Amino acid sequence: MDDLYDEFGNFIGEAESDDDASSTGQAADAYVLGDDAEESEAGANDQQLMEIDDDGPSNAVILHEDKQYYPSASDVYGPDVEVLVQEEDTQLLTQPIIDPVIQKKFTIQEADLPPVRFSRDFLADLMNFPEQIRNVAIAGHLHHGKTAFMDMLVLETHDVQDQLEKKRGKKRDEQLRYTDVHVLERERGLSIKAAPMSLVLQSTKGKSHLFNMIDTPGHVNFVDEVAASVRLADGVVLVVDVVEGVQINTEQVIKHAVLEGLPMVLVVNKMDRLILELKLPPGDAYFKIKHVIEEVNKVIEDTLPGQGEKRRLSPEKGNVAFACSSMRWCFTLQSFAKMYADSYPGVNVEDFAIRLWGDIFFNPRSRKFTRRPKEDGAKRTFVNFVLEPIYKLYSHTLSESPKDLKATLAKLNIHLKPSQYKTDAKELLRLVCEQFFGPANGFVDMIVKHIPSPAEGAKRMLERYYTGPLESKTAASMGSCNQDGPLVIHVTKLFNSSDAKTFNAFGRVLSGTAKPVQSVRVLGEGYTLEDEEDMVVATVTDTWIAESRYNIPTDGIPAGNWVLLGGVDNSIVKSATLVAQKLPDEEDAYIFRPVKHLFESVFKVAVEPINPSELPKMLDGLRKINKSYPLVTTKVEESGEHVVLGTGELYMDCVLHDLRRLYADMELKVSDPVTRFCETVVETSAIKCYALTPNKKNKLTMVAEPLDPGIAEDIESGAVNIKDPVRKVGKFFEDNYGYDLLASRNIWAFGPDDMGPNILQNDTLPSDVDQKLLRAVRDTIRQGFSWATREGPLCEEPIRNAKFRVMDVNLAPEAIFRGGGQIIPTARRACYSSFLMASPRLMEPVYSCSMIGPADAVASLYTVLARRRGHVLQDGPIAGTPLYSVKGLLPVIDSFGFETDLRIHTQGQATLSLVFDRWSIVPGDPLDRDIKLRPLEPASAQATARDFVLKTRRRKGLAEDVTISKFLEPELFRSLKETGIL
Ligand SMILES: Nc1nc2c(ncn2[C@@H]2O[C@H](COP(=O)(O)OP(=O)(O)OP(=O)(O)O)[C@@H](O)[C@H]2O)c(=O)[nH]1
Ligand SMILES: [Mg+2]
Repeated sequence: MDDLYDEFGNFIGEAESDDDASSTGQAADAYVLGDDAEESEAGANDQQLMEIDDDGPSNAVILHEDKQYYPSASDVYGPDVEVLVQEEDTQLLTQPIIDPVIQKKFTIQEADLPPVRFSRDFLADLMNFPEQIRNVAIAGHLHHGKTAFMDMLVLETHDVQDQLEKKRGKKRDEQLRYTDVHVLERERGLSIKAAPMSLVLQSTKGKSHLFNMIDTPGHVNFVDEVAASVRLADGVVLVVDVVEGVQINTEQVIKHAVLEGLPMVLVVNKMDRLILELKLPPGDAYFKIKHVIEEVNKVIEDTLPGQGEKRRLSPEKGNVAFACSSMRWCFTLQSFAKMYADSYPGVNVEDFAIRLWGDIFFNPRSRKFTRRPKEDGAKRTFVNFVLEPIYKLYSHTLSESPKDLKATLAKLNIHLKPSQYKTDAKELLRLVCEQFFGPANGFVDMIVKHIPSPAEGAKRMLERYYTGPLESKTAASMGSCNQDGPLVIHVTKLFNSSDAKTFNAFGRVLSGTAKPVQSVRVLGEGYTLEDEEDMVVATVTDTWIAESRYNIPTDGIPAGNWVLLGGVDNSIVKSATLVAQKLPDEEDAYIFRPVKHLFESVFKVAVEPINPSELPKMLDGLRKINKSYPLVTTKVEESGEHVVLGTGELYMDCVLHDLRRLYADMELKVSDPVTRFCETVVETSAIKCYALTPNKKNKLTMVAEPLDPGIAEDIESGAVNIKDPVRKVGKFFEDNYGYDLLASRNIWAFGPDDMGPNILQNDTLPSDVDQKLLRAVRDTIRQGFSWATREGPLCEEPIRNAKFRVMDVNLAPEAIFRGGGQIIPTARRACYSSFLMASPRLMEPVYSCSMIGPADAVASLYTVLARRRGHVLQDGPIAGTPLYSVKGLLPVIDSFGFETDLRIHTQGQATLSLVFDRWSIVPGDPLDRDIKLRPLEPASAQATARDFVLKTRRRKGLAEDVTISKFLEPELFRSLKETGIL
């Protein structure tokens, strides 16, 4: 037994050979392979006689470092496999090796197509009949009930209420908000994005119509959504809260519709507030309604004087409806008259309807209509036949016991289930109203009658927005909604998918049929026949009917309808025109003009990723933001800052939310908001400024002067279109301003068009300057001008309302010495120096601010405005209500936080809208070096411009001050210094 252990007591086993000594090593060497193993194998062969196992122990001594305890990778995988060994984890512990699948969901979507009360095939069929289709946009001021109005129509056609209630255990009276699908819309309770739906609705005669409707947001910051939606529509449904009346965004919408030549109908909404909130007697309620309609008509008349009569909205014309969208009823005089006719067959609907509005009185005893009240108790027909019955219906339903109510309702032929009498008052009222008013057929009649069909509407669209010739076959096909014609689609909106990864393009098919898997040309906003760069070929992968919460896939959408397209969004940023690969007769493709906004993006923040490595992610996010918000612009400033420009505080809030959460999913550093500025001049240059090209062979002389305000306005309003040929523009000037626009003294350039109006004018004399030679450098001078006006000399902000006159030009005879490299920077310098010699001023954007609130809020507004360089323009009570309305002006730069400030001051009773109104000159001379600005002290009024310029320069990383000498020719500078001009 002792043999089993060595002298130290270690087990050595029963081996008999001498090799025993290494047996402990042997155990450890079990994995020794490779060369050593071979060696030992060889050794083993030698010792075969001794019959020891092949991998038995060998005598070879293996150094510790040569020992191999585990098989190497090449032993396991063979020599053909390359093995890489990672010594350290590159992936953080916190990061899972396999990412869990995250389902991002930022919009509410139906899982399946919800049940509807019409057949979807029927809807698809209706699309083929343009006369039965109407494309309308619902627009109006904030919270005037547009989404609720859509809800009314959705509930009429969709069976979704029960389904929604079940799913979320929702309270019954909570608003459905079917078209508010974005997370923010639901959180904040206001619409942010336009939302389209196609519904089949019946007229009073029972005829079905296809209504393509788009619900637009009412907040003034989102007018861009309205403009983009309205572009695709043939008419606007203006929704106005009868209590608040015409508000600032109502005005904007009316103005927009009138200027774009869009037919409009009015829905006077929230009629219940007259009864339940203001508790107005029916006679007064009539005047309140009338007043609101008059307000609307006044804005129409003010927008285009002389057109008001033609476009007048009035109930007896049938283009005004009355509604309470929360109670889901809506009627017109015609549909109300029909309700009477249904009960009293002797009543002629049309005759009765026109007698239901205006100064027409009903004399109860003689039962006659008269222009003046003849009998005691004679009332206006609208009061007698419309308002009083509604008032009675409301008061009975809300005050009577179920038993009495049942009897009362029976007289009106309204029958409810016993359980329904037990629901709460609001629901009961809704059920009663539902039976009393029935579906919104009157609304359907109104739209069908007063808003043109897509075929008629297409003519307006072509005339106003199409850049191509109207005599072409393609245009003819668009004008007649020919679904067999060449495909043309005008896209103005992009909607993101619910995971926010991709976009679908929303537009109107003007000609042909949009079918999936079809290759099209996508023409961007910059596309022209001369410059085809902004064109890509893409494949339409899907064509859906958009229904906000769900999309109905189709195998084709014919002309006259709206379509949601998959697969084509890649090159589209704002709007686009999609055109078939081949047009008849090889006709050229033209675009529809970009959407025109009444507004400018002046609110600006700079964004930066917290983690610099996430920059590419942010850039991708910015690209998507640009697609999603029509008025957002993003750009990189000289300093390398990425700036985002939007319309206002709420807008920017939503944009940044979407950037952080939806599109980039990252944290961002956001700078304090600032505004854009503009630079302008107020006098004509004191001297003619010249600039020499770097090779000193050419000399340009220019003068800058303020642009005639009338011309500036005409350019801005689009009366003269800067994209038109110079000849056409010239004609406009001659007709309107008696301008001498001979070939020698002509206008060379406007623009650049996204900036303020500026003009470059050739004022050289043919006797002095060889015009032919001059023409050779015209384009390069123009480029220098456009560079200069894009970034002015004060703080690299755009120049606005300035006219640059080229007075004299000396050119090198050899073409080689007057290339772009010589002329462009020189033209820019000539613009700059003449600009600086013409009393330059800074301009800032100004909001018009309008507030509604109780009387005591008015004083607060005065105080808060005065503290922010603003002032009140007018104030007064809103007729028929306890509310006051105040209008004023407020510089955008001082508006940050104003809304919150005012809310705090007025305990949240006041609501405020801020709309970009104008550019105005900042007080003070921005070049005045005598002004001393002290840190942490507000600049005095006269130092404001100087303060802004210096701050902006510092932020942009420019030299501390504007140096005139940098732009002036040295000898000119010297002579000016000597004469004391500088
Ligand atoms: N009293 C009354 N309130 C209504 C009526 N219609 C809507 N409301 C209320 O008005 C508020 C705004 O309604 P919305 O339908 O969201 O209005 P909107 O015009 O879509 O609002 P935005 O899209 O944010 O501009 C909600 O609180 C509704 O409950 C109505 O007919 N009568
Ligand atoms: Mg809404």
